[in-house]
Amino acid sequence: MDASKPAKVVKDAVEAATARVAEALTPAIPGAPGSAPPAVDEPTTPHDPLPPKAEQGAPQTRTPTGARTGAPTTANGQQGEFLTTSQGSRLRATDHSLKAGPRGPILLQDHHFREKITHFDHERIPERVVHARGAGAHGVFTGYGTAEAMTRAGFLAKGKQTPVFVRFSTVLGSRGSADTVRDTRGFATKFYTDEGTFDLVGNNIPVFFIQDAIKFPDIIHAGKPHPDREIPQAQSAHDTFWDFVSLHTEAQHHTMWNMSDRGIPRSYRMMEGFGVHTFRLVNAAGETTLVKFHWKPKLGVHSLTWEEAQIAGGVDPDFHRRDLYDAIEAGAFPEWELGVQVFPDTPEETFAGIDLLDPTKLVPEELAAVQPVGKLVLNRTPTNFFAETEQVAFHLGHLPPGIDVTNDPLLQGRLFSYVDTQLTRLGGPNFSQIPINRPHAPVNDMLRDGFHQHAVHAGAAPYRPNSLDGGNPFPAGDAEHAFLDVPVTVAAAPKVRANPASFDDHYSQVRLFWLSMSPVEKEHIIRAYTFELGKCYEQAIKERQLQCLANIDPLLCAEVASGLGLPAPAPTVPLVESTPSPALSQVGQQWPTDGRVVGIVVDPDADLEGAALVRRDLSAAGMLPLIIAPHGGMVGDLTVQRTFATARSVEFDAILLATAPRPAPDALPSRDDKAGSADPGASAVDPRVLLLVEECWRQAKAIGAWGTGARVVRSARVADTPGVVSAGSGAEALAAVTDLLATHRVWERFPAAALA
Ligand code: HDE
Repeated sequence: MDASKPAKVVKDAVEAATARVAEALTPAIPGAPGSAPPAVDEPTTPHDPLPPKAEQGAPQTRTPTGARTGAPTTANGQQGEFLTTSQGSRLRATDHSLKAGPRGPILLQDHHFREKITHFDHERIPERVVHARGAGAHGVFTGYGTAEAMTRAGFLAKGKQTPVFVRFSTVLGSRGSADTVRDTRGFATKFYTDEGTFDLVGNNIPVFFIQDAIKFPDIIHAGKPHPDREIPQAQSAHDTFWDFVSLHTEAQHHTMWNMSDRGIPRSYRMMEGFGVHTFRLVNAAGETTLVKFHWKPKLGVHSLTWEEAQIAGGVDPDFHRRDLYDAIEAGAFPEWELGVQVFPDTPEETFAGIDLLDPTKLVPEELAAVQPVGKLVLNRTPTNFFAETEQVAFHLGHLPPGIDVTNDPLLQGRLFSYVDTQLTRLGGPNFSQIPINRPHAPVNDMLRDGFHQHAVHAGAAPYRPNSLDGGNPFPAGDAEHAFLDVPVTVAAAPKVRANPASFDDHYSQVRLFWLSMSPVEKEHIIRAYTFELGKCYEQAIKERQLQCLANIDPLLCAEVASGLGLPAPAPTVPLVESTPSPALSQVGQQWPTDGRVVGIVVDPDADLEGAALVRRDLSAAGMLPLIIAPHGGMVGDLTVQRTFATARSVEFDAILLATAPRPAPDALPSRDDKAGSADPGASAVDPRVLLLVEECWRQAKAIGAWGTGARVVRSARVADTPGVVSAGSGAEALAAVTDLLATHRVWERFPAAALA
C-alpha cells in the first residue's frame, strides 16, 4: 500500500485517538484495549497496522551506539498490511500446518510452522530474581538548576529536559503475582541524559534489610516462598522471613517500614522514592558533597487499608499497574520532585551522629531538609510491555559525570550485581543495545561482538593505544566533561570481613519510626505484625521476634504478644529516647485529588441530570468518575462503566449515591455472591450497593449522597458518622467529598482505642 495514502481504517483510528485526547471535558474512560473501537464483523480489507494509542510512548529511535535516526517510533513495530514470515515473505495462511493430506501427518518441510512454533517456544526470558513484578512508564525530567553548585551533571541544570523511563515493582513476588501485597516497592529511574545514562535504582522505603551486599541472597531466600512447596507467593507472612529478620536484627528497621502502611501503597503515584545509599556529587571545581536522593510525590504518600489490599489482590491483581496506566491515559500525569538531603563530605562520613554509609539508617528530614532539584512527570505508557518494561536493565554503575558512589558496602555490592544479572536475564553482554536501554549520548566503548550484537562497528583497532584507527577513541578530560572517579582517600586498614562498630545499633531508628507514627498508623503496625507472626508456624520464631519488638517499644510488643497469645518479654537493650520525625507520618495534611477515582451510583430513578453534572465536574477537576448502575449499557444519557455485579469498593477513593436502587434482577445469591444469603426482596436497597457502602465506610472513604441516595446510608447504618455527607444536591455532595478526599481518608473512622 502507498504509505502516503493511509487506509480509511488507519485514518479513522488516528482521528479517534486525537479526539479522545482533545475532548478533555468528555470523561473518556481509560482502558480501551486498542486505538480504535473494533467492528463486530471481522475486518477483511487490508490496511497498515493501526497506530499506537494516544497515551502510548516508546523508546526514541536511536542506533545501538546512541545516534538519533529520525525515524518514527512506529518504525520499530510491525510493518505493512500483509502477514509475512520473519523474513518478510508474504504468507497465504497461518491456520493450517502443511500436511500430507488433510488428515496429516505434518511435513517437516513446513518452515512457517517451525518458525512460528519455535519462536513461541522461546518467548519467555528469566524473570528478575527480585523485583520481577513491575510496571513502567515514560516521562520527562526537568532540572531546577538548584544543584548546579554541587554537581556538574548537566541534566540537573535549570530548565534542562531529559527523557526518562521509570519502572515500579514489588520485590518478592513472581512476574504474575498481585500488585497489592505487603512488600517494599522498587522505584527505578533511567535518565537518558546527553552525557550518558543515569540509573537511580531506589525503593519506596529509605532503609534496607542488610548492611552488606553479601547478605542479599540470605534475605531474599528467606523472603521468597519456601523451597519445598513454593508457598507462599509474594508474602512475608511466613516462617523463613521472620526466622531471618528476628535473628538478623539489623533487618528490624526495614521490617517495621514494611509492617507500616508504606508496605501497602495506594498507588505508585502516591509513593515516595529513596536512593537509600549516600551518593557523592562532584562539581566543576572537583568539590564534593554527600547526598541522599528523595522522590516526593505531588499527590502525597498514601496507602491502602489491609482489607483493600486483600480484596484488590483477588478482584484486581493488576491494581497498581492499572492505576498508573489509567491515570496517564486520563491525563492525570503522575509527578514527583527529585530532592537531595545534603551533607558535608567529611572523612567520618557521618551527619548528626548518623553513619551515612549505613543503609539501615535514615537522616530525619527535620535535621536535613530535602532540597528540590528537579521535577519528574510520567506522561506516556509503554507501547509494548515486554520490549520496554521487561527488557529495561538498570545498573547503579550507569552514572553521568557529576555523580559518584560512596563506600556504602551495600552500594558497592550492587555495583557488581546489576550487570551480572542482565547477562542471564537478557542473554548476553549487549543488553545496552536493546531499544529501551540505548543511551542518548554517543557511544564509543571498544566493547565488541557477543550475543545479539546490533551495532556494526567499523575500523580495525578496537583497542588503545592504536594508530590504525587514527587513535580513535581518545580519552576525554575535564574540558570534555569526562566522568571523574573522585580520588577519595582509602583508610589504611587491615583486610577484614567486618563492619564498622557504628553499624551495631539496630534499634534506635526503629524506635524513632514507631514514635513518629500517629495513633492510627501505630494501630496498623500492630495489626500487621500480629497478622504476619500469626501466620508463622513455629512458636520459637514468634517469641524471638517479640523480643525484637520489646527492644523497639514495650507497648508495641505487648499488643502484638496479646494477639499471639504469648507473654511479652522485657527489653534486653536500653530504649533510646529519640525526637519523633513528623515527616515519617502519612497523616495530617491536605493533598491534590488528581486522578482519584469516584464511583457514582445511579439507576433509572436517580437524579440523572445531577449525576451528569457531577461526572462532568469530577472530570474537569482531574478526577476519574465511574458510573455504577444495576446493568450495563446506558442509564438515561449516562454510559455505565461498572455494574453492581462488577463494582467493588477497592476501586474507588470515594462514592456518591444519586439514588437508592431497589434490588436488581441479578441480586440473587445464585448469580452474585455479593448479594449475600439474605432474601434480597426483604431489603429496599440492592444488597450489593449496601455492601459497597459498608466496605467503603470500613475503609474510611468519603461517602456522599443526595436525593434518595440518603436512604442508602441510613440503611447501611452509617448516616451522621464522620465523612458521610447527605447533601441537598449533587454539586454539594461533590464539594464535600472533594474536601474529604484531600486528606486521603476519613481518619476519625479508625478507632485508636488500644493506644488512647
Ligand atoms: Fe536490587 N537488584 N539489589 N536493590 N533492585 C535487582 O537487578 C541487588 C537493593 C532494586 O525495575 C536485580 O535487574 C543486590 C537496594 C530495584 O528492573 C539484581 C542488592 C535497593 C530493582 C539486584 C540489592 C534495590 C532491583 C534483579 C544488595 C534500593 C528493580 C534484576 C546489595 C535502593 C529494577 C535486576 C527494575 C533489582 C541486586 C539491594 C532496588 C539481582 C545484590 C538496597 C528497584 O541485580
